[in-house]
Amino acid sequence: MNVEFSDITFENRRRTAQELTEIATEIRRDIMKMLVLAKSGHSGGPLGASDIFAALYMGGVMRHHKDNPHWSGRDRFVLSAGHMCPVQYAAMANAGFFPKQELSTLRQYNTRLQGHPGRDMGLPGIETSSGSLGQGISIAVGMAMSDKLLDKTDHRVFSLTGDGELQEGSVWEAAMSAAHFGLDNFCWIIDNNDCQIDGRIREVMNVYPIDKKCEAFGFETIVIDGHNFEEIMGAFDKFIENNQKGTGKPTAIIAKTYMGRGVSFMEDNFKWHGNPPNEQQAEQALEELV
Ligand SMILES: Cc1ncc(C[n+]2csc(CCOP(=O)(O)OP(=O)(O)O)c2C)c(N)n1
Repeated sequence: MNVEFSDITFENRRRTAQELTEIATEIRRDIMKMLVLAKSGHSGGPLGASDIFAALYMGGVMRHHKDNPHWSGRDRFVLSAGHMCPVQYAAMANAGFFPKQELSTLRQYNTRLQGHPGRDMGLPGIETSSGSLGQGISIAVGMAMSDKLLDKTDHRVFSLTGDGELQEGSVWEAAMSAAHFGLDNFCWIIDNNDCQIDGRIREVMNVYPIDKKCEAFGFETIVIDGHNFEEIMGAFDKFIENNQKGTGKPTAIIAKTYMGRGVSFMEDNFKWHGNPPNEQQAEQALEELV
């Protein structure tokens, strides 16, 4: 199969829902191309979170400079659900952090695009290594603590966990700390696709009600349709407003998504948690993602 990556990139600014929809489709196409080339990796979670990543990186939500990714004033993003990194790589490439052609190196030996984010590989925008579920959010809360309490900067820290990841006890220690230390600069995004590696969340280990738990842990809690850009942008706006007002409360955005969103035979099917498409499946996916 002949796979080509376009070299179009998108600046980071406030955008219409239509523009974000088009960017998210490009991210989804890139995910399918990366995975068919790599012949391994996670399809379902990345496709489901593509709308959130389009908003974060190219909708003007996170402050970053693609030409100076180490700019000290940048907002930080930590992908706690490290296995979902194809969506972060695709979003960063579309935002101009590195050449899109490099997406073809996913999971190759010594690549900067490891199968789980590896900070030591030197890819700009990867703030920490992650993939051991439950640890990324703890690191992110630590970053938010040092930004707010020690360095007294105005950085915001965003971290995305899966919903299966909520079964890790350390997630809740991190949440407790974020509220205790009044981290209104911390935004926790929960990708609530109701699927995990081996089944439905409620059947494997029930973590519901997630909203009540987040509220009880002291978060400003916002439940959204994670494929609706008005709701996605509204939730991020609320987080930023709370941070600017200094409410002393962290924000949790529970984004209801569908695993495999955009590819009919993958949608809402946990069997696509950790598999790549084969060539024929990738061709069909790319036909659907237009
Ligand atoms: C500590 C730890 N235990 C187990 C795994 C293996 N693992 C990777 S992803 C995953 C399921 C996570 O489910 P969820 O967070 O809902 O992600 P999704 O299936 O939606 O991509 C598991 C068990 C891991 N990466 N880290």
